[in-house]
Amino acid sequence: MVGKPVAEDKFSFGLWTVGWRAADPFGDATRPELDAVEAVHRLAELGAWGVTFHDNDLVPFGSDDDEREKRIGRFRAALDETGLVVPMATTNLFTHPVFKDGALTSNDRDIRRFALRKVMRNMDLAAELGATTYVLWGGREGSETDAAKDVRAAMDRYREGIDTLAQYVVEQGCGLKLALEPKPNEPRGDILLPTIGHALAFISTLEHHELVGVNPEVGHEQMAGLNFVHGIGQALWQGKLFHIDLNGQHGPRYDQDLVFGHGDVLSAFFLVDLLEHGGYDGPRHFDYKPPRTEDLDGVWASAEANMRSYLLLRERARKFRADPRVQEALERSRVPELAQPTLAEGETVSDLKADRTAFEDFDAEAAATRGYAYAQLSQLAFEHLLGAA
Ligand SMILES: [Mn+2]
Repeated sequence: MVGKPVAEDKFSFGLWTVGWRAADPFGDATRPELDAVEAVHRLAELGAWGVTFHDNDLVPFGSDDDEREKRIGRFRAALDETGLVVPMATTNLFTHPVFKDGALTSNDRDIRRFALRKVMRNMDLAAELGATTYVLWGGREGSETDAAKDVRAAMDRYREGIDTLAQYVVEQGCGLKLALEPKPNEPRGDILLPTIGHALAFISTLEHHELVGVNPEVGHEQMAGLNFVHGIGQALWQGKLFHIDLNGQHGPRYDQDLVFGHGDVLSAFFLVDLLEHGGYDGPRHFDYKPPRTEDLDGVWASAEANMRSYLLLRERARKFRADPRVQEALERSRVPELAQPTLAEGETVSDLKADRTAFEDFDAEAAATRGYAYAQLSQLAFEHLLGAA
C-alpha cells in the first residue's frame, strides 16, 4: 500500500535513537555500540533523508582536537557517500555530572558559562554540516526541591542564555534557527519550560524571539496529559513550529519513546493530518528508542516502522480529506464556519452592541438545540484510520 520512504518525505533520525544501547535506570546496556558511520549507511538504505546528532553522539565528551576532527571527518564522508543531510543538531547538556543541576540555569555560574561555550562550539559544526535548526532540550534545567531553585532567577538566566546563543547566530551569520524542546519531568523531578505553552510564552519575552521556536515531542506533552495535536496547532498558528519529534507514548508515565504511532494512534492520525494539511514543511524527525528487548535487527526494524507508520497514517489522512462523505460531515458539523470572523467586515464593537439579533432577539434556547454531528465525523475519521472507510 505504501512504498519505500523517499527524500521528499523528509524523514530524519537522531544518531542517539538507533544508537541507543538500551541501558535504563535498572539495567545495563543490551546492545553493542553502534558506529555513527554504520548508522548513516543503514538509515540511508532504509530511505531516511536526514540524520541529527548531539555533539557527544559524534565526539565523546573530553575528546582532544585530533580525535574530534577524525570522527567528524568519518561522519562527513558517510554523509557524502549516502547523500544523507543534517537538518538539525543539538547539544548534550545532560549526561556529564557537571550538568547535574542544569546547564543554562545551573546555580553554578561557571557551569552556565561552560554550557554556553559547549553549545556554541557545536553550533559551528552544525552550520558547517548544513543544519538549519538547532535544538535545545533543557532536560537538567529544573529541580527536585522548590527550595533549590529561584524560578524567577532561573528564567532570567534561561532568557540570557538563549538570547546569548541567538546573538551568536546573528554574529556568525550561520542562518541557524533555535528550537526549544519542552518536557515536564525526567530526568529532573520538574523541568523548566515543561510544555509547549510555557515555551511559547517564554519565547515571546526574548530579544531575538524571531529566531526561536519550538521542537515539541509527542511523548513529552502526553506525559503531562496534554493534547499534542492542540499544542502543535497553536505552535503552527504562532509560526513557531520549527521542528518536531515524533514518537509514541501511553499517557502519563515515564518517557517511553515508542515507535511513532505505537501509543495513542488516534492522536497520531490527527497529528499527521495536521502536519500534512497545516502548512508544516520541516523534517519529520523521529526521536524514539528501539525497545530494550531488541537486537540490532530489531533496531532497524523499529527504525523502518517509524517511517511506515507515518506513511500509512499519511495515506489514511489523505483519503479522509478526499472523501466526499467527510466533506459533507465537516459542513454538517460547521467546521468551516469557525474560519469566519465573528464580527462582520468593518463592524465595530458599537455595531455589535446595537445588533439586537445578536442578543436581545437571539433565541438561545433554539440555538442550544442544534446538534454538531461530531459523533458521525469522529467515526468517519476512526474508520479511515482503520482502513475501513
Ligand atoms: Mn522522549
